[in-house]
Amino acid sequence: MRFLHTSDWHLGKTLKGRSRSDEHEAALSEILDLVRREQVDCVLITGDLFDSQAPPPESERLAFNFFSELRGLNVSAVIIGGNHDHPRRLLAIRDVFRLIDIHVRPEPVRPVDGGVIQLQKNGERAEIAVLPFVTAGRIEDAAKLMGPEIERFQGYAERIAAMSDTLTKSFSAKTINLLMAHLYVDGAQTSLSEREIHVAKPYAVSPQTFPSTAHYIALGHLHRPQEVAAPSRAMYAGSILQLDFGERDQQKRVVVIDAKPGRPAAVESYPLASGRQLRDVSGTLDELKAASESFGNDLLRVTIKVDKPTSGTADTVRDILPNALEIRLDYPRQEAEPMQIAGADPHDLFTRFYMHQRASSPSDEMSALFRKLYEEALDASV
Ligand SMILES: [Mn+2]
Repeated sequence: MRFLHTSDWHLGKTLKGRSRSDEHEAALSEILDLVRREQVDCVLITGDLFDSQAPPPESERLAFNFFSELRGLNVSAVIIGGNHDHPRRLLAIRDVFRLIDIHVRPEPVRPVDGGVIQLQKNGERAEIAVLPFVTAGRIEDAAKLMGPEIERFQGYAERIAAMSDTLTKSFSAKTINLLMAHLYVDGAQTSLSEREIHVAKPYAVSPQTFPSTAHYIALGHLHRPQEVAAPSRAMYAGSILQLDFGERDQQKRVVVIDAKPGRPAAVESYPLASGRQLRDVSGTLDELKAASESFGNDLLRVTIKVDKPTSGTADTVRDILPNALEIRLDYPRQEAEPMQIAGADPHDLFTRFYMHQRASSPSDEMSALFRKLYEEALDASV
């Protein structure tokens, strides 16, 4: 059987207010092309389908169109919930999706309740164990629900490990064995674009948590595509677009897995070309103007070198570089001498602070305003 693993779509995510919808649509259609070309039997989506708990209708349209296209190709899919997905929103579509052979699992459940999905194709059987994201606040309940024997385990990582054991018990030499999980594996590389609180303790799970009996472990949550050293082959497919500047330079991809019972799977990455590149550029206004052609379609974070900040610089940059999403000014700031605050004249302190920030002295008007405010504050404090 052949599987395509993709993850962390984050449909609906904007970057500095810029919609990524066109890029998402292109990337999903690129994935559909791969599904056709590589004769994939089942698509594995390891969470964070949507960026927000209440995704815009446009994002839902992209997702639903993708799945109806899959149906047209007679390809099944398994979707697990990520930390960005709303479990009950996924639950709402679960039964309808079931009718088109798309299996949605918003939260961890016992093997008999759908925690292991059995897929039959061409005389082969796959056991797909699923471990959707669960918060630290809900892990105890989730573990209890999974099996009373798990109750003795303490802590997030230990409970996840016990749940993984329970879910993968049916893996055998006669079946194709897959585990899907949305979680943070200790030691894996983050991109600063994941939700920070969910890629730190207590969420770090040891790679030794995973079984040695899997053909492939499909991981979601981290946006950087990477393989994880674990007892079975384990990969973060990564996001399908560079979602934030922390992901610039990352080649996005999907993974195709060819698996047969009783032997190791063939695992191959396919780069995705649809998303626009995110890029850091810096220089003077003239330098950037001269180089603007070479930036192509890239979305830019611009550092502009100026002598001193003047209003309107950002607008000028946007005129030259319409793809500039973030603009920072870089100018020589006066070296801050250690400030002796005690006993110093407040107006003098203000002047030095202003010069440090703006590289010019405050105007007479500004100085007068400071004095006035300072006196008012003194009056108010007596
Ligand atoms: Mn996530």
